[in-house]
Amino acid sequence: MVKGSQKIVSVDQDIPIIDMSQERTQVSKQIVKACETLGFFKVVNHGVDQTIISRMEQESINFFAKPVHEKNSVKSANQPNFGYGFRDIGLSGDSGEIEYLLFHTNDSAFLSQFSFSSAVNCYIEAVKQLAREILDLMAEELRVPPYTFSKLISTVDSDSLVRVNHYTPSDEFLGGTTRVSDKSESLMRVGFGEHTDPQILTVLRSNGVGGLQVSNSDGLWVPVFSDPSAFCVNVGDLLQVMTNGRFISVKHRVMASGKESRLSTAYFAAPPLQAKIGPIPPMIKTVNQPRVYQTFTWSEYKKFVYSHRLEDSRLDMFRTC
Ligand code: GA4
Repeated sequence: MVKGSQKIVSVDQDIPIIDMSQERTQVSKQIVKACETLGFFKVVNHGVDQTIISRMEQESINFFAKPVHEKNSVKSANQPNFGYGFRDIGLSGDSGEIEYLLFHTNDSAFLSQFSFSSAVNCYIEAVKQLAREILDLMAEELRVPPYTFSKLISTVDSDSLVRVNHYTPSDEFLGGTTRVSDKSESLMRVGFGEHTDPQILTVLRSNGVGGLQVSNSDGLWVPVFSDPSAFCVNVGDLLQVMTNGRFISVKHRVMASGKESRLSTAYFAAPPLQAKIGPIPPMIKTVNQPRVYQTFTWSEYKKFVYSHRLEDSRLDMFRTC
């Protein structure tokens, strides 16, 4: 049995869908509620231009269709787990039924290797703008100073990443070792094992093929139906820390059914490496909301995260008690 495999709830009715064209205070209320209960929601009418999305998707499909030797040549100069990857995830022995492209949003030297760098840059700008807007809406409803969260991801030295994941149909991966042995799930393979995202906020979209599951407060896996016109948004570890544990950095995973190709593109909004992260003062109340996390730099936390396994719960090490 794959460790951490829990029961699956059969519907995704528990996933909040937030219409961003509603009145602003309504949107911010719904976003905060979703972050407190699940740490995950979908946004529709988000304002990101469909042409930018389609271009990014088509270019990604073209990239993954290239011969293996060409894809393998896309490597990052100084980080072994960046660039093109196949099966191996991170540096500590995790693997999944996946091929991917992982890169820093500010790494122009790396991006210039691609014929489609302009599509990638347009996409990054658009999702960054969406992430900032969502973070500002959160700040408004939490009554914390404006731009408290968004300013961290807006600077040129922000450490944000993009990951394009391609989960290919199973016959291309016959002999995979990461099968779930539970009979009802026997055809599903672990595409990307359970984990939380270490950054501030993740903005993800996929091509209409499902597989993403989020863990709810009862510890059940809730499937997230893929809607190519929506973006999925999830709270990352740093936002859980800054809100002093009020927001939930949601555990999630991808189970690949093996019938169709799933393509997803995740933007991980992160602060600069030297940014100090800790519970923000308005989130701490001495009596009923004492400080839960220590203050640390993103660089310190990142080092810790990257030396651990995917499913390790990492924030426990940074609790005050
Ligand atoms: C999960 C979120 C992002 O995909 C990622 C992943 C990173 C990697 O692929 O190198 C990590 C994983 C992620 C968390 C724990 C460590 C680091 C793999 C891994 C085992 C790019 C990220 O930032 O953290």
